[in-house]
Amino acid sequence: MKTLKTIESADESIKIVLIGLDNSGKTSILSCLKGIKRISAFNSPMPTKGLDVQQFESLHSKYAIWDLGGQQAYLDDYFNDFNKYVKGANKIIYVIDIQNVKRYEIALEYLEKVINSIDKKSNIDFSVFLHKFDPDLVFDRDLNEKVINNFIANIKETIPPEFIYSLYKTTIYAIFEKSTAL
Ligand SMILES: Nc1nc2c(ncn2[C@@H]2O[C@H](COP(=O)(O)OP(=O)(O)OP(=O)(O)O)[C@@H](O)[C@H]2O)c(=O)[nH]1
Ligand SMILES: [Mg+2]
Repeated sequence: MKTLKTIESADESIKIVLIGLDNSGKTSILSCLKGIKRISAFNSPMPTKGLDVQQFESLHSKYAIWDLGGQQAYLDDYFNDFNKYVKGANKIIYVIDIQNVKRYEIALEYLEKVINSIDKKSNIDFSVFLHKFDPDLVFDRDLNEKVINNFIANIKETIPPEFIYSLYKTTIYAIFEKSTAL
């Protein structure tokens, strides 16, 4: 159990990097992590312009969330000095909009670029969030279990076998829903 002393002496923030295509839900996830409950914060958040760092305290821990805007204009810039963004990070979360089947392919390509840019020796905690996995998700011809399972298989094929990661289904439409997809 952590004592107050250990919490106080641990003055370094927990750094989490959110990365992925535009509109995948990174800033919304950040708002959830911050405990924001105002529905207006989720209605139509503005696209994040490049890097946005948010610092806050929750459950006696300090957090620094690095939200990397996913609009096309910024996507490649991050790789000019990727280490600048991930240096000292405790966790990287790659966010994919599971509802946007048309962009699965490009989300996979960008995931591959991100993983290739990570220093494998750093053993960084890496998660892929299959986001917008809402409780009332309606399956149809384009989006169904088969399509999703096939996509998950493609993710597993894209990520080198020796690279350790976790894969989660996530949504902002639940107080705390995070179920493993592996
Ligand atoms: N259905 C559904 N919509 C979501 C969820 N999370 C976010 N959204 C919506 O997805 C849209 C984009 O969310 P953002 O959080 O702005 O996406 P982003 O990844 O930060 O986008 P960029 O800043 O452009 O990179 C918004 O309209 C959100 O309300 C979710 O879990 N389910
Ligand atoms: Mg954003």
